[in-house]
Amino acid sequence: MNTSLLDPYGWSDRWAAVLHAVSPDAQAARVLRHDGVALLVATAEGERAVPLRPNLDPMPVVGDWLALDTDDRVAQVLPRVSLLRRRAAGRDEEQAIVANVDLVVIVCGLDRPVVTGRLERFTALARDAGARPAIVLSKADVTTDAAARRAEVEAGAPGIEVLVVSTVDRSGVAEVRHLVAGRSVVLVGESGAGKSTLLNALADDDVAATGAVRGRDNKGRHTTTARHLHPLPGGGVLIDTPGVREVGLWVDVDAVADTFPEIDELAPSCRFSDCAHDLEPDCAVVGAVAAGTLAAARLDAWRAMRDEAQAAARRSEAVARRRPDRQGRKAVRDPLRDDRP
Ligand SMILES: Nc1nc2c(ncn2[C@@H]2O[C@H](COP(=O)(O)OP(=O)(O)OP(=O)(O)O)[C@@H](O)[C@H]2O)c(=O)[nH]1
Ligand SMILES: [Mg+2]
Ligand SMILES: [Zn+2]
Repeated sequence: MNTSLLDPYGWSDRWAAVLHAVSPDAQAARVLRHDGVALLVATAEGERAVPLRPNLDPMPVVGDWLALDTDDRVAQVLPRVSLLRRRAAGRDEEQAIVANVDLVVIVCGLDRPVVTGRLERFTALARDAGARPAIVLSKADVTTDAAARRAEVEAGAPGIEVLVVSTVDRSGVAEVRHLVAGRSVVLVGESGAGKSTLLNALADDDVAATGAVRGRDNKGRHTTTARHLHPLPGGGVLIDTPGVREVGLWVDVDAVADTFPEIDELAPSCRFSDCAHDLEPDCAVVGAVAAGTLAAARLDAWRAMRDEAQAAARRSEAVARRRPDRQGRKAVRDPLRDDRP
């Protein structure tokens, strides 16, 4: 197979081995867009639409690699290396957003206040997905205190790379280009944050539509309506997504610990190994707040996220109990890890 048309979409020896293990005769395709009844995919012969079978499990999402049979039907979704997911609004069900991304870039416009809670939720979702989070503060040209606001965000997001960018004066664009080069990346953030504008700057082309924010409150108008994967000229792919107002959490407790590493590091010094850092005696975390080495707001945010993660875990256990037959079908085998003949 000549893969020169597929390589820009992230095709690699690894995916070739996975496909070969699943079905040596199948054709590889990556999902670029999901149109309800059809998928726009990239193949070794170029981009095209393929029909979507309703009984596929799992259902393909943007970023997935597929095995196509000779009739161009989706035979199988290749085992995913990462999956960004959230709780569907109003329902206790997991909603897959994009698959096989290495990096989740959280975009926040400096034309509005940076909401720390939203950053924490997105970083937890990225970690839960098995991807690395990074933060891009966009529209640096509209503010005079970009450096101070970056320092503030960095203090609240230990260990996470924070970049400041303006697509108007192009400052910081080269750094973002360097960050995303060669990777599979998804852009997330509020409507109007500048995700599609950043994509166009990185693609050196107007590949995505952008829309002005409302004058009154800088809120976006939900210009992007579907997730779409675009190859970048310098290598790597970028998935643009519609802005989201509220991020439902579907994270496990480990992802919360990763989001608050400084609290996780203090926990072993608490008197009780299962300390909830509430009213327990000799709690190192509460002690750090009293000593001024940990911000009280960080502990409050940690508690809120821990409560949500625990509630989500209880709900998903209840759902699993109601549908025991789904468990087996949902598990995806990684053919590279399967020892059976
Ligand atoms: N001043 C300034 N404006 C910007 C910058 N980047 C984006 N914008 C403007 O912000 C507005 C929203 O940009 P979009 O790229 O459409 O935002 P989005 O995040 O894709 O929004 P949705 O598709 O609705 O989720 C547009 O009017 C852009 O021109 C920037 O660096 N500086
Ligand atoms: Mg957009
Ligand atoms: Zn404690």
